[in-house]
Amino acid sequence: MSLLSFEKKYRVRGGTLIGGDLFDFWVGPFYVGFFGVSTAFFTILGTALILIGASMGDTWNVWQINIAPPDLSYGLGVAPLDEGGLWQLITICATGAFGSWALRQVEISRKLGMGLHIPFAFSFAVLAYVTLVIIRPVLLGAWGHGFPYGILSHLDWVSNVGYQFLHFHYNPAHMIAITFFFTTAMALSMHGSLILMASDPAEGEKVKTGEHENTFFRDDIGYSIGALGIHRLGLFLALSAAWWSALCIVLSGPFWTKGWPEWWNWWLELPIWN
Ligand code: UQ2
Repeated sequence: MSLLSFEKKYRVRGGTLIGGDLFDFWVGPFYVGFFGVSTAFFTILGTALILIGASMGDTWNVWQINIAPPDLSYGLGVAPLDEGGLWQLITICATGAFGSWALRQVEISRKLGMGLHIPFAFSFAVLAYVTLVIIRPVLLGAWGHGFPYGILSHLDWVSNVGYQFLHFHYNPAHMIAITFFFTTAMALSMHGSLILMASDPAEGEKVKTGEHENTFFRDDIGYSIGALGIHRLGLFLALSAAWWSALCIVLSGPFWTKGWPEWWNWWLELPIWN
């Protein structure tokens, strides 16, 4: 069966959350659905607003374009378009587009009778973004605590917020997040190289089996986590990276206002040093 006719077999009706059959169709390879329409709406509007924001700035240099959130003095109020209002609308569009995309993934998963693992995983990435531009600013009482939309400007924001806490690398949740990111990279490089080894052998060689995969790691470290296990581990590592990232920044400010190095004073304050 060719790939296209095989896919056609899975173009089943139903599974929609909203709209019944109304948006239950495909455009070329893409499933639409109510949330396809809402994703397109928020994406097109948000991109247009970014272009308007860029045109109001003083540069078209892609690295330097910047759309800033409102001044802290606006608190959690609505700001004029040219003073952070655009940032507020773009944030609504981005959150609407990301949420719509996750719900479109839910509809596709339901259609195919699959688990909801993919939208669940994607939601962690959305949560990390929402934590930065909505949850933390709301907890701190001003939209001005969100990060600016710009390639260099958002890097400057990260640097500045880091220095507000003297040395962000002493943030224990940040340490855990970094450890999960590095471990995710290591696990995926192990898995990717192992699968390529087995499925893409040298010219004239036979494709290797799952037994080769298990045996390599049993010979190497005395343990193989298994073909299903590596994917469970990978999902756990990646979700943990996003989770601890969101946690480390939402702690900074709303729940910890001193420098992060000082957090470690609990060690010196243990009642065991007499
Ligand atoms: C494995 C296995 C796979 C894999 C990988 C391993 C056959 C195809 C990469 C090896 C992974 C192990 C031993 C876990 C390492 C632990 C951490 C925390 C990174 O055994 O089964 O399936 O892809």
